[in-house]
Amino acid sequence: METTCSTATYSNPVIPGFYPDPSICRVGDDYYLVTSTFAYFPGVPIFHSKDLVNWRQIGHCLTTEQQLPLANAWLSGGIYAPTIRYHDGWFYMVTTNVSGVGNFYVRSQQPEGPWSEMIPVAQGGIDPSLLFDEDGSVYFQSTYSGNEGYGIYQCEIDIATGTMLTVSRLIWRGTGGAHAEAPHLYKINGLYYLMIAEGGTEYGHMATIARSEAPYGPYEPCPHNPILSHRSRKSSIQATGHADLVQAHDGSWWAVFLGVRPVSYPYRHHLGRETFLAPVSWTPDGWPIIGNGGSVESVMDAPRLTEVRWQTHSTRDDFDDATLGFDWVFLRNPNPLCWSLSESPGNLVLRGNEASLDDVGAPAFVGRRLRHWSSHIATLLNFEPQQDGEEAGLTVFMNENYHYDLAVTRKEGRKVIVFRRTVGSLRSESMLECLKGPVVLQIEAQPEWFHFKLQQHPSDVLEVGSGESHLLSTEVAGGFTGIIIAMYAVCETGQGSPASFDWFEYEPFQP
Ligand code: 6LW
Repeated sequence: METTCSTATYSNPVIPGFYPDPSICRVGDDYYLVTSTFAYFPGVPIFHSKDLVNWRQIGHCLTTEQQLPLANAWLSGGIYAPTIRYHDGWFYMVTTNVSGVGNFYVRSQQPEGPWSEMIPVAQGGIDPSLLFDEDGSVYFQSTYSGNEGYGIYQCEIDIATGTMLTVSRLIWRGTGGAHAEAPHLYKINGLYYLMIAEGGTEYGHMATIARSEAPYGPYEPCPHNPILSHRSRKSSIQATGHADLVQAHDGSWWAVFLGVRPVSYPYRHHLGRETFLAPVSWTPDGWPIIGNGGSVESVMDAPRLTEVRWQTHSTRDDFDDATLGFDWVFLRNPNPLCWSLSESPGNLVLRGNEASLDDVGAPAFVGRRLRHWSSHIATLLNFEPQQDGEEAGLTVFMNENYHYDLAVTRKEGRKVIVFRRTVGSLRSESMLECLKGPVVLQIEAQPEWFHFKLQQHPSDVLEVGSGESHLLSTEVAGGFTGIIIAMYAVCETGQGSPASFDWFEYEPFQP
């Protein structure tokens, strides 16, 4: 940890890559932030910062199948928006498993975990949040269409058990934008402030706020809503919304929120919804304004907390540790027989099962988010398939219907390299001879193209094929996730031959 003098600018996003729906809390001069993870496992990464700009991941809140059952979950199902709060020595992370129990929370006295088993809350809907009031009341909010129509509903719960103590009541429908959601309730200067998202999580997204003297309202909307939106701004940042407020230890106010950075030409695709930061100012009559009149920039000029940077990650994972680093995710709950760091020390060994990348299943899959356009990705793979239909390699994965794969496989008894593009109902495959022995599979990620290369000799790198980047985006593929670059293995007949990934490199570069 390095501490340097504070500087007046910082860059957005503060957490690049598919890290949407951020929520933040403060304990002293430490800040903790969580984001959504849908059908990826472990669920809900938790980050730590001392200055709101430099973040390091310290773990995940959901690391067991009891907390996060994802069997057969749609990729954009599973875990929707989380909220993290701290009260009386305990951290609480409340979220929704839309493919399982619905709303629940876990808690821990250490942010890095381990977190408790899930504690369900009966109120329905998504985007749950918590407010711990001074009188000991715990207010639980979420978004759904209830007996009073669509909007933000609230009840009180017993935080020891999750039991609802009151009925759910509609407290605000928002200002009339579509999809009033993402509620967060704050007690500030004796007033209850209710901030939500409206307009949907795409290009119409915005944050709006209202306040009341009582937790159940009536809520008076802010006169200058939306307090954050890029919906009518020409900006390299779009879809800003789903915000959470935090008062820093120096008394200043800040907001974290999601946004996207569309590749502006020729398509408006992006690599996922990312986490952004902006300072918050307050009007004389006590209303917040996020950023510069509701707008934010890629480089923000704002008085900052004293900068504390963390040791940067190596760009290469040699798989020498007994556990996987926090960057790595599985697709749904992993089959323990399909991956190992101990079978061949210094290698990540994957063994394919019948689940392929096209299935809503749990293939042998270990991936990390694409966090930068203009990145080199490479892995050294030792894999000798013993039967047709066995395969192991790299995939640029948006979802089961949209992915590009570069892999070693076996066809009619011969070991070959396959380059495959799956785009909805369209599929193309090309193959070329593959020699016995290790291969280096390479991907170059660019805003317009993914380029796939093969290296079988130190001297020669062979361009195998390319795929348009915009076809692997929510604008085309739909859903709420982002691009994942993964090592994978498949075996149509069951447990496959060992695919040993010796190392994996992820190296952003300046274009
Ligand atoms: C999130 C909700 C939303 O729960 O998308 O479109 C969901 N709005 O706020 C997943 O990010």
